[in-house]
Amino acid sequence: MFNSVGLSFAFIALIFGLPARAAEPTITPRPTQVIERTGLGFRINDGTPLLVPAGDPDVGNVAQYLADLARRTGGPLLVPTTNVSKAPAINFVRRPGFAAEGYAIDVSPRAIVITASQRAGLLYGAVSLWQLMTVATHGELAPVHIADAPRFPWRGLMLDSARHFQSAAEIGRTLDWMALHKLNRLQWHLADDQGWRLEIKRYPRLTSVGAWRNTPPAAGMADGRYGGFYSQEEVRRLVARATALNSTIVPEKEMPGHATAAILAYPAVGLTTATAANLGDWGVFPSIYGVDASSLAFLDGVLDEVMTLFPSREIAIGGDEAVHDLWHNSPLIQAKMRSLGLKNEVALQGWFIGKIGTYLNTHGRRLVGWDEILADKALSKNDIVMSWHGADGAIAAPRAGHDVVMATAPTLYLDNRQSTLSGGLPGRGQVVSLADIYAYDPGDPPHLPGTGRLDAAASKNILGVQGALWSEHIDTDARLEAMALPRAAALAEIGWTARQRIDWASFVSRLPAMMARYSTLGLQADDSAFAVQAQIVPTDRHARMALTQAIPLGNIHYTTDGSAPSLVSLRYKTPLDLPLPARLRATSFVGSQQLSPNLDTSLDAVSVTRRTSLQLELCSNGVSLNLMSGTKARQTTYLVDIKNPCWIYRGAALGGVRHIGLSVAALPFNYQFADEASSKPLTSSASMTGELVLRRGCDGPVLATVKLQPVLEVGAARDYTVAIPRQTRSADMCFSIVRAKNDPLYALGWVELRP
Ligand code: TNX
Repeated sequence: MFNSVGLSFAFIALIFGLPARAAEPTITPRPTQVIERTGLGFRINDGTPLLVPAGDPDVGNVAQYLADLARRTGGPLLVPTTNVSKAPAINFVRRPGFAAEGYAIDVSPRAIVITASQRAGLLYGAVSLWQLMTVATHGELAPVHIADAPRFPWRGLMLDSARHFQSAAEIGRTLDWMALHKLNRLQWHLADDQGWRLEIKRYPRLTSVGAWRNTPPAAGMADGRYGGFYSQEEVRRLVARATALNSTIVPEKEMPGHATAAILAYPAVGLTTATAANLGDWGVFPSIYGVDASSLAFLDGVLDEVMTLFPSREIAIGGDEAVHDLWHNSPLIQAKMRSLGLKNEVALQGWFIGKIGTYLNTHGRRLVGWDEILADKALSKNDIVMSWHGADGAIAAPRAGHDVVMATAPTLYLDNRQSTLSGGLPGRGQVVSLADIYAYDPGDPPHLPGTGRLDAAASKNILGVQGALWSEHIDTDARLEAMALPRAAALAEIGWTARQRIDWASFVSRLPAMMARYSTLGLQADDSAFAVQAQIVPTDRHARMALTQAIPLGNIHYTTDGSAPSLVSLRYKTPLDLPLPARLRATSFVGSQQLSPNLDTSLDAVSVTRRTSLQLELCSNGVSLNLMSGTKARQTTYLVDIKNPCWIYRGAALGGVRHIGLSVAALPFNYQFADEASSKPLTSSASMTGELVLRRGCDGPVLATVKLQPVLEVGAARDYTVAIPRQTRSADMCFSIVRAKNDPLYALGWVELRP
């Protein structure tokens, strides 16, 4: 799954230097303008001076940043200095006239000159130069003029530290790699139902109580207390680090909904029917802040400390998925609503958001809220809308005249899985690939038929784009990096690069260098886009195998004798026809560098018919998740629509098949569905453990019914073999699970066709 090899700087140069440079400067996001020059380039050596103007400490610390970055990644030793000498040098020059965050780089035999008006531009010039250095052979940079500036001012990432807690060190690393992608906003989701993560001195129970949950095993984590929070001291250090990296941390506190942890810590400030035992659940909780003076004073008190800690002009307050039932059923709140002359709870939420917005405005800040805040027509024009509701939201918000950041779900939701590969990371079930993100245009977002495109006036309201890393399924720092990278590279490019320079083939050609940089930086990027996959069609005692990659890059080499594939192994060109049993091992190489993990598959007449849940089709897309479960040693992912556990095996070769082998796992069912009672069974059957019903076609005849057996522990799987009547033709097979209760959730692991 992960790249484990730490490539040295020189190693990268060896692998990627020549081909990359021949094509275009290997800088991601792609610069706005590149003019390649002829003749000699510049050679960067140990000791090459970084010449900075005297008396400009801002430029001095950018030069120091470049020197540190180069040293940390195995590059040359660069020395910041203010002393002009005859030696060829890298010059940092400030000059008026550049766009915000824009810069130029000029490489010629005697000098490299980075020019910008602002510190931000010089910093991004340094980042681009560092990227060029990582692909340079022997430190040689080709002569070139690069002029670059961002398309959008807001190039963001939202990180959810509430559902799972990341170490402060990981937040720092995230800021670091964001800067290397020229991403400049970290919307830091610091509170949600499942946890409160920011120390607030005035309300200590927010963290002493609200930062912890006694995770039931049902939450898919180890037993015992789970949680953590960021101290104000840690936050100050992270804010300073962000500022140095031209990034703004936009803190986010959810209100009025998604507030269970805070309400359990201070019950007087809100309403909830959830208990501490629910804090390991995912989904939408029945919890909401109150609207009385003391609840609002509490929130103002929280915001006071938030504003002291975070200099960000924008402060995010959530506003999404608030469940209004508890407001509706509270006589006190209804009385308040009437006294305010408001006709319903949506209007009351508008009033509530308005109060919070005004409080922020009087302190010189701007409110950022998810696009539900649009429902209130009185929303202040000063507020920024974070648009997540797909094609609807993307069009509605800018048309309503608000400044908008595009965070469209599912395309920009990096908690979605990135490929169909088994063994991948858990997450939401939709595939959001690099190509999907790259195809998204934040300035002209996809729209529903009949809605029409945005006109120029509405497009002007688009501040930029943001990826969302919701962390229900991202429970470790390594998984966080793998969900973010390399997709953040595509996000960065659609946010930074002028539309006419957006070019998928060019982006792909620059990806190997990006992957090598991640590796050098010790970041655990996901390599599934390059992994070799086998599409297997069984024929008589043979298997026909087509080898593919999501992104065809480099060459695939394979063996069938069990040995490890290398550059001298056979090169894959056309589908293979292998007699069974067979073992196939395959890998892709770019130049001499192995870019993907080994595919190693052993096949016989039965195993060629095996399909894991990820290779089956879901019957529906209610809430489809890719859930990980199993023992510590062996984790398996299960693709399942938790609202309708049902899978389709398309075109199953049923001729001669008399039995179906299958595996069913019991997974924790830990979901809240807002106003629906979560305990209500989603499917119905006579038995508590339930049955798996196997049909030919989802509406066709029942071929078999498997009575499911209880498992000894949640997470475990049980295998079954079931007889089916003789079939003559291939057909779609449909597997659906019906139960009388939801917990645990039974999910199909794999199916196999047997004689
Ligand atoms: C919806 S997107 C949410 C989050 C979840 C996310 C993914 C949004 C504004 N709200 O609370 O984490 O779906 O499951």
